[in-house]
Amino acid sequence: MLDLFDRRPIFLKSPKNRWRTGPLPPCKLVLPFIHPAMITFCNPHHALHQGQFEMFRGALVPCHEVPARADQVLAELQRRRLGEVRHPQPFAAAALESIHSPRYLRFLETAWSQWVAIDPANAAHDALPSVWPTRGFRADVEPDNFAARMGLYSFDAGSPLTSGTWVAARAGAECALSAAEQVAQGARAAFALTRPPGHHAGADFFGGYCFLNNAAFAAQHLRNSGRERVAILDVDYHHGNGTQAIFYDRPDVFFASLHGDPRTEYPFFLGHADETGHGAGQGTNLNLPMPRGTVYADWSGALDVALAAIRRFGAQALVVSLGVDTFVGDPISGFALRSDDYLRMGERLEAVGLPTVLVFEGGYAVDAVGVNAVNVLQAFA
Ligand code: FKS
Ligand code: ZN
Repeated sequence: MLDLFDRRPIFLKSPKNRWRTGPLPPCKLVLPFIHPAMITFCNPHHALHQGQFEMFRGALVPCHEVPARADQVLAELQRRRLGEVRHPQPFAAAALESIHSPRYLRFLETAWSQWVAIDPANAAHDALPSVWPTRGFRADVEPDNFAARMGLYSFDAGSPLTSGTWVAARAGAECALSAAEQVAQGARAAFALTRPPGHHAGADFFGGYCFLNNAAFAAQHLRNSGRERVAILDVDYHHGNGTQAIFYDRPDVFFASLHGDPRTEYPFFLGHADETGHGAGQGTNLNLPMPRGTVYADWSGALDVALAAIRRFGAQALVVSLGVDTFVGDPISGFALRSDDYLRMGERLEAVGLPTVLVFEGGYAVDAVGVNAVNVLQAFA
């Protein structure tokens, strides 16, 4: 497809028979294939997942994780003409099963129809869990009761499961896989523009607005495509507990996360600095928790630490869990990054020099989420 606004430099033969760069002329030319600097895979079905309410301080409040977030990022990408935007390609079920358990996937795929089968009136509102197996309970027996299974496969009451959750989340996984495939084929960088987000979802649980772990799919796909060591850098405000758990005992996937201190910040029960990996994965997990109010000058010091560790690990590819809820104006988070800081962040990530898959995660200041996310991407384009 010829994009008239594509600003990739191309090489034209000048009359003096020297190669020079020039703008893309509006005619059909046979051009040598040049990898685009930044290609985006956007989720065509993301808006099918549209939760109504999340539980907050004893009340149901409107969801923060709304379709407009992704729409804003797409609009800003197109406004700045930052590379090509495509829909993802389909992938076999095996790609999903490389990260999530079969019984969890079966549950997610069939949950909505089971919810409505309990009572057709349920179709009017989302399903939220309300009971969980905590310490001492059994997780190996899958209950027949639907509410019990919602609890078995989740960890909070902030992540409504809706009629379109499965289709949206699966298409999101395909965005992450397509972006990883693009990078595996030699692209410098690719962006998975999708929601619901993924980094809180574990092998067999949802929570924190996340159902399928998109960053984990990307990292695993890069591994399957021959990159022996892959690093995941999670810059979302919230600790990526799902991603950490999935790779915690893996020596081949390094996980580094910059986030609000879990002593005060969601997801509370994981993300401390002393979590360094387990077994063969000992030393391949790095958590850098920071206090509320952290500004870019301090945040970027932690980024230095994470990037140095990724370099020492010898990563051959990078996956970035790109949440921009570190923004000062974010309604549910506590850091104080400014929109310009995301330009500097993008420059730093680009300077790592690794083939990079960026995966969209959080960011709830809807009016700023497009500018902030695309500021990061611009450095790669
Ligand atoms: C605020 C309560 C906080 C959950 C916060 C979830 C954060 C999700 C995220 C993701 F990237 F996954 F989207 N509730 N009223 O930003 O980490
Ligand atoms: Zn977040």
